[in-house]
Amino acid sequence: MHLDHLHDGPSAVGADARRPDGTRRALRIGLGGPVGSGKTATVAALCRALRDEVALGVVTNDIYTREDAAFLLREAVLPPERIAAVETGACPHTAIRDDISANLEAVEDLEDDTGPLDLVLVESGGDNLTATFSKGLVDAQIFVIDVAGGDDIPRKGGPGVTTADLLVVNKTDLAPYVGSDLARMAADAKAQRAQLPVVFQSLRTEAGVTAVADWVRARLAAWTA
Ligand SMILES: Nc1nc2c(ncn2[C@@H]2O[C@H](COP(=O)(O)OP(=O)(O)OP(=O)(O)O)[C@@H](O)[C@H]2O)c(=O)[nH]1
Ligand SMILES: [Mg+2]
Repeated sequence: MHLDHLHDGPSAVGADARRPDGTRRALRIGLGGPVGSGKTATVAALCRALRDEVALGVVTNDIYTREDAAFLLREAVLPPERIAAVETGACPHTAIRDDISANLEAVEDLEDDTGPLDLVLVESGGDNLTATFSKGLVDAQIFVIDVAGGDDIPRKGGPGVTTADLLVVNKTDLAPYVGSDLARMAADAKAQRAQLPVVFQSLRTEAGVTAVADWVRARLAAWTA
């Protein structure tokens, strides 16, 4: 059991950044956000973009199923042993923020079973705007919203929108069909987040996940520096 996360503080990040043998463990990046915003699609695209450069694994969270892991396995974005699923059985945020033991175990087992990894992506189950990851579980977090969820979401704020290390506004290809004003979303996001970065992306375009992959590369470079 890992109960020390109950007392999260700045020191929680990286406090266990080394394995017992002294080597640096994988950088852990969480992806959270509302149901259906494109978290799994972003994870799949990141795996395709990064898998030839870094050793990476994925942990998915679902409430009652292992659907997201099954999707990633079907799409063969990584070898099967690099994909693990946690069935939370409860609101997703409880397993990524309140009692992270099942997720920590999944992340640690992944590295134990497959050998040292550079990067582990942890996808939360789809939740609401208040869901964020414990700093005892991940080193950085990406919050994924989409334009079809309403262009007032950045203005509404909440910890995901305001504090995530990266805010991704996904499905920009759908903006004309749902009447979402991207300029307004960008202005609201900037007002909520000050200097924190925001990426607008469509996974239906050629650029796809490029900007997010570059952000992950930069985090990895800082982690290993
Ligand atoms: N048009 C469009 N559809 C997208 C885009 N990204 C994802 N989708 C679609 O949106 C749907 C939901 O995507 P997922 O990646 O499963 O979303 P999720 O956030 O993982 O969903 P949950 O895990 O259930 O919360 C799927 O049908 C995707 O193919 C995008 O950029 N544009
Ligand atoms: Mg998903």
